[in-house]
Amino acid sequence: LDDTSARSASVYQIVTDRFARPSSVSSTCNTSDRKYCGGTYASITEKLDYIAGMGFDTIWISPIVENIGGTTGEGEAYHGYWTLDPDGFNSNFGSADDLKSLSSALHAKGMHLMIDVVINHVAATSSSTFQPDSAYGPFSDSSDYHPFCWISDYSNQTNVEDCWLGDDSVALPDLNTESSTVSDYWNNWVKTLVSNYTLDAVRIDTVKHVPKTFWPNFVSSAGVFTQGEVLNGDATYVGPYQNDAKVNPFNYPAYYPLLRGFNQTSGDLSELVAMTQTIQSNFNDPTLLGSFLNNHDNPRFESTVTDTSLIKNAHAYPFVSDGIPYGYYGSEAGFTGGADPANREPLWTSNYDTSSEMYKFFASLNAARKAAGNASDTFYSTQMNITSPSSSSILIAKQPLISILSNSGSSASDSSVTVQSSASGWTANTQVIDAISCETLTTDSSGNLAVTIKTGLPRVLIADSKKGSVCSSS
Ligand code: ABC
Ligand code: CA
Repeated sequence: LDDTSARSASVYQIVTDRFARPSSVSSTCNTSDRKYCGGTYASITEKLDYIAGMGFDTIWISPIVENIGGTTGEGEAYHGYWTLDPDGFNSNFGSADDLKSLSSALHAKGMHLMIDVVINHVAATSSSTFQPDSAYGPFSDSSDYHPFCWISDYSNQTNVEDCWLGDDSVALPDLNTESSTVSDYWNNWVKTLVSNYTLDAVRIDTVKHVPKTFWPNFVSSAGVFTQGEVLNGDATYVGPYQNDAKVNPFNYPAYYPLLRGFNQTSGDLSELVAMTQTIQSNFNDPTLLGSFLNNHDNPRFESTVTDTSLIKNAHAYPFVSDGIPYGYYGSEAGFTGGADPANREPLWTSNYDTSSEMYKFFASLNAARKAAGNASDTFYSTQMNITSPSSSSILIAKQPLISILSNSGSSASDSSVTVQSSASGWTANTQVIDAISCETLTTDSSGNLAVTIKTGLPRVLIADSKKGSVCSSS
């Protein structure tokens, strides 16, 4: 994917070990055990229609390289982030050929593959006994590492870049990414990785722990779209990673206000509106940020919020706003896991139900986004305009898609919001469809539209003439 094609992607995030496994495996998968549960590439391959059925066209899978074996004080390396040898392959999820088959199967369906990569560190069971040796493949010499110190001060960037993540149970020895031996290796490695598995995109772990100067060469060596994790809520901190380091960050700055705005009926939505301005002034291109509500590092939104209308509004945001939407596996199944490791439930217990309300909800959101992109060449690349018509609602104008999200909750009485013609671009007597309820509404003689918010549900509106497949299956 290049930037232009990446903007129209919709990504489904998978924890490889937990998404699907062969039916011959029947052991119980307790998230709290932090053990491998048997998920494989071959089993993902069999479930692509389940993913495509929700309208997602790209999957992001866990890191694929050889990890430390056995168990630690924090369990096994089932998540794939504990690199041992980046030239080795983690065979717990199947073979390299199985991964190539997954890649081909995706491409045959017009879908894309994104793989997670960890550049900042490797892993060891103890910081004090860590001795680089041949088990670490290319990084067998002590000069390949920064000397040991734990990251202790997140406000000190040198400390964040040079010291080690992890703890006494699992240390994450920090690579000396300033060394040309290390950076040359990684640049060549990522190029080979993309080529071996015909990757379309790369997700980059721990971006803020590596100096910005490392990234431009790495990104150009990858040669495909990259989305990177800069885990910080401050847009002025995250912005330079896009503007200077050339990695497109996940939108953590929007994530925290999104959470706080919709996790209770008294949430303050003005914070999200204000943050949108801050983001638009701090990033060269907000339409390339990775937009998400849930992921594998944070408690699922549903772990603290039970109101189905609040849940739907919060999930709608990434799909109707700027940036590339990411859905985290299990959201469609109503999973409610809290902090890591509870948020990494096995999906097989859901029986891959395609008739659930949330499964259909994601399909509706993706259909609306796709219809808008098909109807307008500038939809994906034009920045949205967010306003707040009332204290419990926001209006997101991203023509031709107009959405009203609200945090009034499912027991709220009806309320009305007017969409001005100047915001929507709609003219007099235009028929408009709501992709969520499939209700058809008609603008007045001035092109304005009075929209009733019912039971706190989101409204995702597009002119009937541009609806594409919206509401075609209901
Ligand atoms: C293991 C156990 C966990 C246990 C943990 C201590 O150790 O499983 O139960 O709680 C992988 C595994 C994890 C594993 C870790 C460590 O390795 O997935 O299960 O946790 O062994 C990335 C990945 C993540 C991955 C790694 C390591 C990195 O997405 O899945 O974890 O390869 C930091 C890093 C970030 C990292 C994250 C887990 O830790 O920066 O890259 N994620 C502050 C800091 C952040 C910090 C965050 C969480 O806390 O600034 O740098 O992230 O510790 C906002 C602020 C933010 C602030 C947040 C909390 O609040 O703006 O700055 O973040 O308002
Ligand atoms: Ca580092």
